[in-house]
Amino acid sequence: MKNFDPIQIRKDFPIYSNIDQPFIYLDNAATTQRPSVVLNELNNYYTRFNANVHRAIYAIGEQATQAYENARQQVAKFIGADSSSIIFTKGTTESINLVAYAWARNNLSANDEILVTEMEHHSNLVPWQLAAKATGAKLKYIPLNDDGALDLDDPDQYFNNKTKFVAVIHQSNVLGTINPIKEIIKMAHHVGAKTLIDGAQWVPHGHTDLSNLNSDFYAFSGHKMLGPTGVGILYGKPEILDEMEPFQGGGEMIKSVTMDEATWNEIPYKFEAGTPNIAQAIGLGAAVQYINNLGLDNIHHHGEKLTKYALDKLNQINGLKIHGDQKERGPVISFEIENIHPQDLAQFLDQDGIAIRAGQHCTQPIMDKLGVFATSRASFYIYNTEDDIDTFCESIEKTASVFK
Ligand code: 7TS
Repeated sequence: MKNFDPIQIRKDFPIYSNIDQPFIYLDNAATTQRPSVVLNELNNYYTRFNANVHRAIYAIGEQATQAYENARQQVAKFIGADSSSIIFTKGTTESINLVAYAWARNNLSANDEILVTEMEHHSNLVPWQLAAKATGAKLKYIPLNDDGALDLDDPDQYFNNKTKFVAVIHQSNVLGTINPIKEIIKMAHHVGAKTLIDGAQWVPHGHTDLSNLNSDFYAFSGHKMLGPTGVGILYGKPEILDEMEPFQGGGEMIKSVTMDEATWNEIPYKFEAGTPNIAQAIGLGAAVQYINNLGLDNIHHHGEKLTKYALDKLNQINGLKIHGDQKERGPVISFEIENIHPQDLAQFLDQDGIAIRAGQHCTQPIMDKLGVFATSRASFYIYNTEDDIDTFCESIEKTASVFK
């Protein structure tokens, strides 16, 4: 943990000096803040070498292409993948939809089963509901236990010879649970199913080695890991991407076009129709570099430390209940407190400069399972401190005394 100092780190984030204190940002699971290196990189692109990519043979066009492709390589290296398997999308949601359209609709039919879990973000659920409807396939769920873990006691119940696709969240955006995805991927492959892992919440916080995980697809978002909004990643195994039909048609994704038909560009370009989010991808490259400089181990350790500290403190508050009770968890905590609606709590905390999320977190099935309408949620990242958590807990207690 040497050199990892959240107070120093804040100096890299202009928002900390631009917003009047107190500014306690605890909604990192929704989106993180951006360091100047990322903002400067966006500015650099627009002010020094703004041009479209993969077409211009003039200097700044080549520079833009090189920067864009360099970002792809940085992302690939970051997750242990080959750059031909990295598709830039606009976010996790689009990455998952790409697979649900381009793969699922061409490979699934009635009698097939798509397996998801009760822990999914709507992004990794609704696209599969739509794909099931379009193909006649059946959607099945791995249940969620009260303690926040998936119920995998009897896997044969869910993984069988009808299972053709398995889509699972790596780390829950509500309960923090880190799922045993390596085992889930193995079980899926054992019955011949393809897999997609939603890594939106995991990738910012821990090492991801896709060469070891062996998932067929993996999706995540740039804006949850210090990058700009509008850029996400879909990893796909090259041999599967090669065989897939395109997602969208347009410029760049073709090899040749006649009046009657078209043939497809090689991967990953086959899946990047039209002008991509060039600045955002380049900005994401800078975010990856920034994370690498801080060290993912340090980031992971900091998240664990803050989470443990916060759980201890929150557990001391009368009438407060934490949802999920897993040892393997990321830095996100959902809770409820007697007699206070989560929305009211968030509003009271906001008066003390504390930003938390209140609501259903795009996970209505989890809310149904917990038997609650909504929860309050705090999530931490590299610039948060134990002092932030102290202030957060004091503010909760102050609010609780008002609602007594
Ligand atoms: N998957 C997970 C696990 C997520 O947490 C989110 C966003 C998404 C997918 C969608 O990502 P997007 O970048 O395409 O929007 N989660 C949240 C959240 O928890 N609060 O706001 C957004």
